[in-house]
Parts: sequence; C-alpha cells; structure tokens
Amino acid sequence: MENWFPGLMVKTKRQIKEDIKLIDLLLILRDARVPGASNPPFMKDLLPVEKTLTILSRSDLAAPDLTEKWLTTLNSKNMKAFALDIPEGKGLQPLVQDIKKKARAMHKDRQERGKGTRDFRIMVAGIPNVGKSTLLNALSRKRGVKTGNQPGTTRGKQWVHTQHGFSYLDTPGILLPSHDREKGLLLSAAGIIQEGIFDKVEVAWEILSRISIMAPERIEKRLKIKVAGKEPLEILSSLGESRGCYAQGGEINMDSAATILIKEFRAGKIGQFTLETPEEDDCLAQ
Ligand SMILES: Nc1nc2c(ncn2[C@@H]2O[C@H](COP(=O)(O)OP(=O)(O)OP(=O)(O)O)[C@@H](O)[C@H]2O)c(=O)[nH]1
Ligand SMILES: [Mg+2]
Repeated sequence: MENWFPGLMVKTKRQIKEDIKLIDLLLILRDARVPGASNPPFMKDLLPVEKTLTILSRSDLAAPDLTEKWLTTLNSKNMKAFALDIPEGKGLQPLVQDIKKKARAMHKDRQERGKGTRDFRIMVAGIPNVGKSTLLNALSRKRGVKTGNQPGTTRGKQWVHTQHGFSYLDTPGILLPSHDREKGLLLSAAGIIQEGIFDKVEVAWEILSRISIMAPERIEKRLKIKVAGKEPLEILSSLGESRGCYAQGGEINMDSAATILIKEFRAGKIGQFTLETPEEDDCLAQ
C-alpha cells in the first residue's frame, strides 16, 4: 500500500524527540470519533504522565456517551483527558484551568530553586489534521498558526509566544505506520487522511458496518432508507438507489453512493458517531 502521507515523518519524529526536552506540558490530540486509530505513535512515554494531557478533538461530531466512556477509560489509565469542540471553544475552560495550575506549579518550583522566570512551554502533537493548530490558536488566543481541513497544513515546527507567560509549539502531524489497514480506513472515514488512498466503497463499508449496528433507527431516519437486518453493501446500494446514483446500464453506482455517505458522515449529517470503543485502543490494551 502507498504511504498515506509521504515525507516529513522521520524528520518530524526526530524533531519532536529533540524539542520535547524543552517542554513543560505535552498536549496529545486524538479525534473523538476515532480515538484509537488516531492515537499517535511513539508519543505516550516521551514525558511523565503529569506532563501529558490527552485531548479528544471534534467531540461535536462524536457520540457523547462514547466520548464519556473514552474519557473515563483514559483517565482511569492515568491519561488525563479532555473532550473539546475546538472551533466553538466547548470544553476549553477546564483545560485552560489545568494548564494554568501546572504553570503556577512550574513557576513556584523554579522560584524555590532560585531559578529565573521563563515561559511555560506547551507542545501540541498528534497525527495530521486532528486540530492541533486550531487548538494552539484557541489557547494562545492568537491566529498565530495556519489551520486547514487537509493533512499536512503545518509543515514545520512553529513557536507562538503570548504576553501572559506561555509559549506554544505547533508540530506537523505524526504519521501512523501505513500497514494497519483498518486504522487507515477509520481515519479515512473521519476525513483525517487524504482522499484517494483507500477505495471509497471500502471506507463506506467500514462506516456502515459499525454505525448500522450502533444506531440503525437513527440512520434509517436520517438517510431515509431501510437499514435493520441489512449488510453494509446492501445499505449502500439502497442509499445509491434513493439518491439516484445510477451507472450506465442502470446499475447502482456504488462509488457515487459511497461518496455521498462518506461526505454526510464526515459532516455529522448522519448524526454524532464514534467508530471505536475504548476496548479497541492499542495504548489501553498494553
Ligand atoms: N468540527 C470540528 N472541527 C475541528 C475541530 N478542531 C479542529 N477542527 C477543524 O479541523 C481542521 C484541521 O485543523 P488543524 O488545526 O489545521 O489540524 P492540524 O492537526 O494542525 O493539522 P496538520 O497541521 O495538517 O497536521 C480545520 O478545518 C479545523 O477547523 C473540532 O473540535 N471540531
Ligand atoms: Mg497544523
């Protein structure tokens, strides 16, 4: 299989390991719809647990009950976690309070050890397109770094300094190993990795195989097609039929049906869904 996101990886990894030495707090972002698949590699043990916070971004698109479950599980494993809708600033306050508390402790400690004052340094890390730069801008209250809804928006590290004693380090997305096909499909479903890597019908299958079991009635209502008791490809075919996706010769154009399904899923039009349960998380299974 092709690499999902060529370039950058080796350099980014080396750079993060170097920069982490300067860091007081690491914010590891994951996408709340796919918190397992979006768990970045090699980040977990770079700093002690008290210097690491986990952020579940896009909680606005995820199932609230499963987000709660993920938070509870992560917290119980000593990974303090927060769920955020970053553009709307939802959930930001408890995180800000926690950061301020940690900064006060750092300043106090330096003072007691007779060291001069310096900024509290925060690194934002995660796989591509999970909202790192958006979070950095929200926390620093600046539009200091570029954001965008495609992976690879941030190409190199960038510091943002505030007047309030905080420095933020934005980092480019860390790649996941490209051999894990299921994770790839989940990330593609969530729109985290770029188009064209996976077959659309396969991505649609991955979405439908999960959500049709989780909430068949909700999907029936939103998509206005029969779901219960049907296989994912049958559901996709019904969707194609109801949306007029026909190929020459009158068959259902499954590619077009998949395109519609993926688009509506990503935009949250089918409802709020989380595709993975905490039991599927590699990091927690260890
Ligand atoms: N719905 C929703 N969208 C979000 C959230 N956080 C970020 N986004 C959007 O996700 C897209 C990606 O955000 P970025 O902050 O550029 O992501 P990044 O992790 O810095 O991406 P790279 O620099 O490419 O690694 C943007 O379009 C954001 O507006 C969120 O909590 N909810
Ligand atoms: Mg970025």
